Amino acid sequence: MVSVLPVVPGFHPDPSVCRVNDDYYLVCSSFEYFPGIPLFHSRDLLHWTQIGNVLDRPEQLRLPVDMTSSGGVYAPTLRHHDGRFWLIVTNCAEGAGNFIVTAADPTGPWSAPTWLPGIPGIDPDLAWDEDGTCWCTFAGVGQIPIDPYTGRVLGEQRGLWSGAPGARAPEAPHLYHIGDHWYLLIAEGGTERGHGISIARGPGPTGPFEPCPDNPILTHRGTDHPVQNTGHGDLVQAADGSWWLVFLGVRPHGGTPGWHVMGRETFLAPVTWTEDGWPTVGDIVSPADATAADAPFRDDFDLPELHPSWISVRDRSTEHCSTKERSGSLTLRARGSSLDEPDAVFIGRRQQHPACHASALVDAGQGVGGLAVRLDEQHHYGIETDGTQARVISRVGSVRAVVATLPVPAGPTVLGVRVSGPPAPHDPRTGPDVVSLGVERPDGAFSVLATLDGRYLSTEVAGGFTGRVIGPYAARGTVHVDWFGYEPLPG
Ligand code: 6LW
Repeated sequence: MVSVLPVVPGFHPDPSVCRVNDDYYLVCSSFEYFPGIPLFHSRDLLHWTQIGNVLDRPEQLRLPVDMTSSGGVYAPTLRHHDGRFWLIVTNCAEGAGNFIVTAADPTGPWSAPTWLPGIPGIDPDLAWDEDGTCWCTFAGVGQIPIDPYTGRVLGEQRGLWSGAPGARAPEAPHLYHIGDHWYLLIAEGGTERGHGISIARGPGPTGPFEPCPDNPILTHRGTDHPVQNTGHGDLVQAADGSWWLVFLGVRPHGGTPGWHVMGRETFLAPVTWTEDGWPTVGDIVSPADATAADAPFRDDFDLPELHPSWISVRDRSTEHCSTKERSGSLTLRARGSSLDEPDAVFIGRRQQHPACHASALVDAGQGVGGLAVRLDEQHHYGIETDGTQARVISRVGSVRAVVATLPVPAGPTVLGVRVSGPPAPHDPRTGPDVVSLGVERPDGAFSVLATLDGRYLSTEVAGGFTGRVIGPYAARGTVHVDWFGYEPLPG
């Protein structure tokens, strides 16, 4: 069977997309990670390259240390209007809320936030009508006209439409003026196996909205499709007039009930219109050839700025994470706490393939540090070294254990993490994958210290909205990482 693949693999949920001439831009949620909101560019909707992060300065994004994992930055909407890029989003952290940032050029700089204290809840959308009124629509589904330059609300809040009667979590609204109608696209059913997308339309941006007779227009609930939880999407029209939907989905593996480990990923499907003017969503289309995400990634940390795909937990200060301290190395300085703590000094990249190998050359002569697969503070596996001994640490829920140790020669050590398919795929209790942690010997062989069940680093076990992130960390003192590599493996 041909694989059904995401267009943006790894934890990249809640996609929002816009087109400017022949260029498409796409953004996703980023939760507790900094910088926030990865930004991608494409010419064909199938092949995306990350060109930056929208929220890359502390004045735009503060994620306090007491903020929970899977809090933070939820569900942006990206639009191009009046010669500018507009992005509206929620920072769910205490004391934050909804805000808008804008940019003339998508590669930035993006402005400081314009806060929207009058807009409640999550999943804000922006749409402008012909009179220039800007309508902010949000989960629930409600709507308020706003001045997007000042953040002032310009009218009363009104309820628009809540999707199917009794369906939970009507959210992720996007409003579009297409032909003679205003269409209101929403997600409903919750972001788990019941997820779906429905649509309604009305004569104007405020409705009244009449539901599509074929709702939900997208759902994989109750099917054996390899991509599940499909929902939360955004429509875009290509330059050739064709229509497309980007949306989130997950790839569960293993026995029952199935576990997904890479979070919610971004998929693409074509959209056609019925004679009555309702959209029909076609089958998922996958890139037929390798995409930028499939190329092996290697960072020698030779550049002063880090590649935009690197993300840190809650903040990134040069005091704790820098490529300028030792030339050609990433220097990580612990804050006196481990990966279990919310202020962990960890920097990683999303796991983007069901099977992969990551490694890093770690010099722990002045501290303790390693390489981890992180789901959140309570769910991660790591291999670390203090310069004399390598050890594998497993943290699952409230249980933390050193599961294996190995003496290592003095000096830098290559630490490795390999994710591969489950050992007994026919047992209904089989997990989604296994994670092997070890050290690379001087002859290049990977010497495994422990192989652990991958289900404990899945969303079905850990909860929340994110997926696995793999990268180096400092547990004590200062560690230098000479290089980091990640490559997809077959299978
Ligand atoms: C997001 C909501 C959702 O705000 O999950 O799948 C929430 N949809 O729309 C977090 O990503």
